Amino acid sequence: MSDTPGATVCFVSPETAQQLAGEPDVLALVRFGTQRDVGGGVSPWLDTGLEVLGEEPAPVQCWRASGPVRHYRMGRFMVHSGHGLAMLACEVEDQGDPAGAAEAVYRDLAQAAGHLGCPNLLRIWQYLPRINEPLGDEDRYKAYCAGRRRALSTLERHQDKTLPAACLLGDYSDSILLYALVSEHTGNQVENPRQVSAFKYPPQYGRSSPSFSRALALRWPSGKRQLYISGTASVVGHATLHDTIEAQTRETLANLKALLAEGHEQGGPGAETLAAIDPLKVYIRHPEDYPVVRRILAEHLPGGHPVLYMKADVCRADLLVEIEGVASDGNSG
Ligand code: 3EB
Repeated sequence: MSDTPGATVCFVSPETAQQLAGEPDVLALVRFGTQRDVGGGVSPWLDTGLEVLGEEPAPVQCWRASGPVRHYRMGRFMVHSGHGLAMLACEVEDQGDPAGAAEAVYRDLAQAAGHLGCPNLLRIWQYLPRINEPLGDEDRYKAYCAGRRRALSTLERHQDKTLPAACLLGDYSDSILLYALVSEHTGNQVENPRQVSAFKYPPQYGRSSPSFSRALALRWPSGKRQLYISGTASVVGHATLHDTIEAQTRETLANLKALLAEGHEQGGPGAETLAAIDPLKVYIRHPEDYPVVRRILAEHLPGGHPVLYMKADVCRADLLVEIEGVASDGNSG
């Protein structure tokens, strides 16, 4: 694994993660179900603070580079840097308007990534407390979108044809968490033929449309292909579809399948079944919906396929579930 240039990612048990923490090529160990903590820039640990649903202990998401990784602090970011790629993590105090916070953190992120020689934003994970809470005549999510757009609109490298894949969910922590995979390599933006591109959403979803791509297809120098899949929900066209968790989950899976097929067209991995997405992360608004979502996913995945279920609020109040993950060549799909 360690001689494959590019990033690799998988779920491991907490015990295995403890052992991996000392390995030189481990970029990040992303943990769920513990208190939010991006660490001090001295180790690969990154605690998201997200609440886990289902069996504990939750798996740890292990990201590896293809060579030795350095962990250090640079300005507001904890940097995990190795061989043409880096993971940057930052906890932002959640005070006042999320628009200002988003604008500043995106500006700083683009600058830090450029400084590292990894100017391409591949994938961004974001967790915003009280995401659906009203703010002015909009809500906190829409404010965050406005700040993000303000920052990216001034950066030539990050216009609407070169947006990172992303997810943005809500929880009840005291801070905003953002972490990002950046690289010297660039990918191809992938849009979902079943959906209006988020960056072209009409103004009813916010005065500034959300700046993310549906997925990013990447071919590393080794030839290994990956598809970084953004948070995907029951959105068709630009509308939320269905009231029930069952129907929303099935629609979300249809969106994921369409994205895998489109991703393949754009240079992503060959596999087009859901089993190609490994690891798979599922965010559920109402914990009581967990058994239903789990049952539906089990119909579509081989037994034992790694899936992590978490409790989180989706950015639109009518969305009940969101799914994200990474598809790679060589996965069972
Ligand atoms: C959607 O399709 C669902 O604003 O960064 C998914 C992934 C969603 C990322 C974001 C929002 C974002 O519009 C919501």
